[in-house]
Amino acid sequence: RLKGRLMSASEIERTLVRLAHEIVEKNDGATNLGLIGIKRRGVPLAQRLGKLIEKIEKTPVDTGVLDISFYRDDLSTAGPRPVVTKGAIGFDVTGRDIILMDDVLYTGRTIRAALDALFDHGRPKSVQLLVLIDRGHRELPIQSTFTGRTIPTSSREIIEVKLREIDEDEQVLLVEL
Ligand code: 3GP
Ligand code: 5GP
Ligand code: MG
Repeated sequence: RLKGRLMSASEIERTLVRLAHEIVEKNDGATNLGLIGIKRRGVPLAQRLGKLIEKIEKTPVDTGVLDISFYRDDLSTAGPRPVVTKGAIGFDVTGRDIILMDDVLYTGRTIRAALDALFDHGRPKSVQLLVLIDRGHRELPIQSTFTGRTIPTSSREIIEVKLREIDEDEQVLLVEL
């Protein structure tokens, strides 16, 4: 059941422009940055922010991908964790200021698993976290460094993030199960 629209396409765009400026402000530019999108909807976010930062700073920005689905600690009880394929991120993370990106931050378990996978690839200088929506309900001590919107939710509500690269639609909706 649709409860409301949280962001329109143009609001998403403006939020990403603001976040791009926050990233270059906090990191004194973009020369050592590496952006990593987490699995599905974190990936187009990282690609879009990479392009926006390149336009602001006029310097190339590395963008990569992390698929951590098998790293979720609630799925890893059945057996040993799979080994991360070397080079799967797309660039060398060692010594870099890494910004992990995901669409929604909820319990924090995905990010914990993403950090685990990230450190299997190398040793970043720093790791920062960007999320489009923080919906609360953290079960781990994890916070975003850069936040699009903070939307307190009940556990029966779902944030539907639609991005044109994946959904052929672009908006953020609040839905109740
Ligand atoms: P996404 O990362 O591409 O957005 O977590 C796997 C997918 O399930 C996510 O894909 C997310 O969109 C979707 N999803 C929607 N609601 C929930 C939820 O409440 N919990 C989790 N874990 N995933 C959800
Ligand atoms: P966490 O691991 O923090 O509990 O959940 C974060 C992951 O689950 C994110 O990758 C996110 O895509 C997904 N997720 C959790 N809740 C929601 C939600 O309400 N909406 C969407 N779109 N994704 C969610
Ligand atoms: Mg996600």
